[in-house]
Amino acid sequence: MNSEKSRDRLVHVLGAMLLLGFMHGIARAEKKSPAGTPAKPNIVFVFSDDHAVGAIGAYGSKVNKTPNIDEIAKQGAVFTSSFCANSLCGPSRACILTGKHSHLNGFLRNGNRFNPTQTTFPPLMKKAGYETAIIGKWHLGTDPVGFDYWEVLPGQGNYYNPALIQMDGTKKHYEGYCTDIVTDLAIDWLDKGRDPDKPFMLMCQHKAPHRNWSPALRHLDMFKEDIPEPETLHDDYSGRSKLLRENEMTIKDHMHWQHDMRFHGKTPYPDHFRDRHRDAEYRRMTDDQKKAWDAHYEPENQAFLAKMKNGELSDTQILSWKYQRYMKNYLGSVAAVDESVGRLMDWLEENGLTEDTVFIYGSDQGFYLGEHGWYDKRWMFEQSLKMPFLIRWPSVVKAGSKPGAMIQNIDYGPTFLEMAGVEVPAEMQGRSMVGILKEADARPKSWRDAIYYAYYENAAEHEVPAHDGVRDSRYKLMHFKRTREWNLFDLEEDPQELKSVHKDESYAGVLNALKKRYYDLRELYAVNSAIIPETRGDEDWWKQRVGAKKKLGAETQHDLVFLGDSITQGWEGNGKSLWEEHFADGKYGKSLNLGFSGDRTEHVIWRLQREGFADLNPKTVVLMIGSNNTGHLMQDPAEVAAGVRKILDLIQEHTPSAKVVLHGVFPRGKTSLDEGRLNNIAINDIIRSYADGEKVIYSDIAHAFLEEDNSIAESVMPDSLHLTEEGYRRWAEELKKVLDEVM
Ligand code: SGN
Ligand code: CA
Repeated sequence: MNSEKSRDRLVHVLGAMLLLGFMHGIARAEKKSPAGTPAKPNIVFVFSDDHAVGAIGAYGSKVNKTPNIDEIAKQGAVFTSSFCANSLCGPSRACILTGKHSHLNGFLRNGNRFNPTQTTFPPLMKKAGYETAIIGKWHLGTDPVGFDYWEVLPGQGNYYNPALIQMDGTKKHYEGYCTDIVTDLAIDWLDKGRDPDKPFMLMCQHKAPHRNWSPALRHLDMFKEDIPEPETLHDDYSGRSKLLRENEMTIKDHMHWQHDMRFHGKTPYPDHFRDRHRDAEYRRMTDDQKKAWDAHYEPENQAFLAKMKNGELSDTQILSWKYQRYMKNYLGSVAAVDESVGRLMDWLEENGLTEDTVFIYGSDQGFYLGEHGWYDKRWMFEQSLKMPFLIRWPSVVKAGSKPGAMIQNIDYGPTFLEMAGVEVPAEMQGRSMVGILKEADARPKSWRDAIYYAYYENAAEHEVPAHDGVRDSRYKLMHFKRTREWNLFDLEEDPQELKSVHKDESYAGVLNALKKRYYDLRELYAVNSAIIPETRGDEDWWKQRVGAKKKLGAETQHDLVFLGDSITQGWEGNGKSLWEEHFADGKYGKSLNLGFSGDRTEHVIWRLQREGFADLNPKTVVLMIGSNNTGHLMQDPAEVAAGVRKILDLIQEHTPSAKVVLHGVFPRGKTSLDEGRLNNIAINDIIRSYADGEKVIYSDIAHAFLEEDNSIAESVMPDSLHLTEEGYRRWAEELKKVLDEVM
């Protein structure tokens, strides 16, 4: 470049800078909202995976240091009551994008696919003039929508030499450590990838410190001293739901030899180490990387093996060894995340953008760092329910503040939108935290005083049962669906959550109040369990029955399919001879019994959607379901009816030619005043309207089971619910009349 040109350029640049600065000044003066919020700040949202508050200095970590993340707290705020709505990766991310709880955004479990057509905050930010980007972990199945730029890890992604999916669908392979690469890409985008005239929203999302907790090679040796053990490392799971004992996430019994513990080959100690997950990350490494890895792990491994061989280690010592191995890896992978935060903050500083940028650090949920003997998350206990949330917003948030407001991940989207000056769509269930941020330390007026939590991924890795609950500032009430148990914790008296007091008389009042809060919140958030697909795959007999029925369905084409609960299943019991006589294989073709004892509408929905039973292609379906919804959970009849509606829709969607004989839910209970009976009548009052005279034929045969005085004879239903052979005879008679018309 000759000097003249360069001088011209300099003048030009200086002029532009002056003009920009001037305009910026005007813009600031003009665009400040009446309440003093600067218009359209940039947002950098650094988000990691599985980072527990217990491993963050600003939250009082006893196990590590996070100087850069702590800096956000010093210059801004750390939220002390920040919670997740569903403690799992995909679900948490879907809550953030949509501002809605899982049951409404549809992403209930990992492995679901995010519906990209629903309302999310990024496209709205884009429309409001923001330049948007997401780089790193995504884990939602479908492609990101609403981002000017995205580059995401496939699925869980890898730690070493990872590949990232590009916007054109191809994969690009990088050499190096994932956290560093994602940070490099984020900084590249800040430097060169965005339109510098627009405010920006950057989401930098790390894989770390997710399992298998792999640190950058430079951090392998960072922990020389032992990490202190948590008090509850040896929890025996007494005093709480018996389902706690079913977990498969203990450090003691569920660590894998290669994947988690860094040994090579097969474990010589299968009682102490599992063998299933292989060392996938090691295999991805270059020879040099492998050398560094082995140089770190092998001497310790050999020392451990020698002691094991000599029988020098007690069970407790073995557990302690595993805990150290786990924690040093976990905390080692946190170290690079902390550095990433530092690098991004430095970039803002170097580019003069600190003042105008909201800087946030968070993670998709918490994690167990040995508490309750666990790793992983999912449970509504504190360590995995809590989400870190730290925010710096120099012109708004008072430095060093610690807001105690109960926030949840459904609040993030509305918050970003308000920051961007966009009206929060009414359908979002979360609330903008901007008001809290302005008041920082003050107790926010009219903010929520309890949160609702729901975990759905039962019958999956780690065997954590589906449960939901409510937490206020002092108590936590959990409900386990399978066993229909309540657990109540007094977090002030029992912060470690070691004893449920739901049976303690002195807590009767608290229990009632919390139950009311629970039902009220479910109503507020429109939680209708009857329409939320739910598996019972964690019950062996149910899983086996699904398998056996699938097999039958695949082997034989069935013309008639019976769909329901124990009353339908009973065609294989008390109704067996009548089944053989009328339905098994005769006038109406071949029939398949898909009655599952104890099923509610949500289980039938799961079976149809997820187990392939909606694709059996029968001529006719006989459907009778709902009695357990009212019986088990005393569910509102309108909610149950919605469950029935969803089942009908699924059948019609998958088998448009099929006709459905929809039975009114059979009467139950001794007298006409029985609550379950009345609920079933109320369901029927709604579902009868689902008959369309063509595909759905409604058939209420209550009269066949009732005496003159509306009681139910023991000869028909001895327990006022299940049918005797006589009961099945009556059902068969009535049903045949309908089928003769229909088929
Ligand atoms: C993987 C892990 C699990 C973890 C889930 C969900 N197993 O399946 O330990 O619970 O992810 O985590 S691993 O063998 O692949 O390491 S989440 O954060 O994505 O929800
Ligand atoms: Ca996670």
